[in-house]
Amino acid sequence: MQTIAQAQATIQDDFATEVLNGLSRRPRSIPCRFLYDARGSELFEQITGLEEYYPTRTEIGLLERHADDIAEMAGEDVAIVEFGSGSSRKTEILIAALPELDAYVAIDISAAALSEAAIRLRERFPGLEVITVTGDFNDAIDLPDKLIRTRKLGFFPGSTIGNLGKNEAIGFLKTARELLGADGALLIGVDLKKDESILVPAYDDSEGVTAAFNLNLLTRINRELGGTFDLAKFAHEAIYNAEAGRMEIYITSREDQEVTVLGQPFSFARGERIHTENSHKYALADIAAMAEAAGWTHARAWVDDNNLFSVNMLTQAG
Ligand code: AVJ
Repeated sequence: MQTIAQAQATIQDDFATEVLNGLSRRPRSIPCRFLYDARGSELFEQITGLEEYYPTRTEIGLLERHADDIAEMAGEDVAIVEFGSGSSRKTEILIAALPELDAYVAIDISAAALSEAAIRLRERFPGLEVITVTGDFNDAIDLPDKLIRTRKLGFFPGSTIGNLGKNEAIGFLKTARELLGADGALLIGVDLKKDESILVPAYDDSEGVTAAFNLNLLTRINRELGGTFDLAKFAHEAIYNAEAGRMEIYITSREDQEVTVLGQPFSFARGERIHTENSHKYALADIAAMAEAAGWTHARAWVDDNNLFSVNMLTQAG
C-alpha cells in the first residue's frame, strides 16, 4: 500500500505526463479525472445544485423513494464500498436506510473531499466505521483485510460510469465484481438517453458554473505545471454526439495563440479544442447488456417518472 504522500506524488507526476501527452496528440485531450482538484470538486458540487443539471436531484429522489427496497435487496451486515465518493451526500441516504451496516469504505482522488465527508459521517453515525482510501478507483484497490469476509455492496452513483467508454465501462464493472466478491452487489446510477434540449443545458448552464468547472483545468495547469493559459482566450463547449450517445465537453481556443506548459510551447489555432470529458447516456437495455457482459445480473432498475435517470442493482447469479 502507498502512503498518502506517495499517492499524491504519483497523482502529480501523472498530471504532468497526461497534460503534456494530451496537448501533443491530435485531437487534443486531457483525462477528465484532472478536473477534480479542490476548486474543481467545489465547482462540481455547485453544478449538482443547478436547475439545468437534473442528474443529482433525480438520483437523490430515487434513492430516497426506494431506500427500503434497496436496503432489502442489500441485506444485513454489509459494507458499502463507494467508487469516487466525493462529498458522500448520496451515501448518507443509503447509510441511514441500512442500520445493520458494518462499514463504509469511501474511495476518492480528492483527499480534502474524503476527510471532510469522513468527519461529517462519523459525527452523524457514531457507530459506523468509516474507512477512506485516497486514489483513483480505476486502479487496483486494496480493501482492508478485516473486510475480506464481509459482504460488500458497491456504490457507484452519479453516472460517473458515463465518463468511461462502453468497453472501459464493462472493464470497470468486471474489476468491481472481483473486488466486491462472489456474494457482492453493485448499486449504480446511470444517466438515461434523452432529448438534446435537456442534455445540452445540463452541461452548458446559464450561470456559467460548468464553464468555470471546465476552464478551471487551465487554472490548475497554470498553477501546478507553470502553464501560461489566459482563461479569457478559451471557451467552454458542450455538444451532444448522437452517434456515440454522449455529451462531449471541450475547451476551445478563441483565437490563434501560443501557450507554454512546463516550458514547452503549444500553439492553438482559433477554434482548436481540448477534449476534457465524455458523459455517456444509456437506455436501460444497454445497462443490462453491459452488466451481463461483465458477469453481473441486472436484478432491478429504478427510474423516475420523467425517465431521466436510473439506479440499478447488479447482483451475482449464484
Ligand atoms: C460526474 C461524470 C457524472 O457527466 O454529468 C457534470 C460530470 N461534467 N457537468 C456528468 C459533469 C460537467 C458528471 N459526472
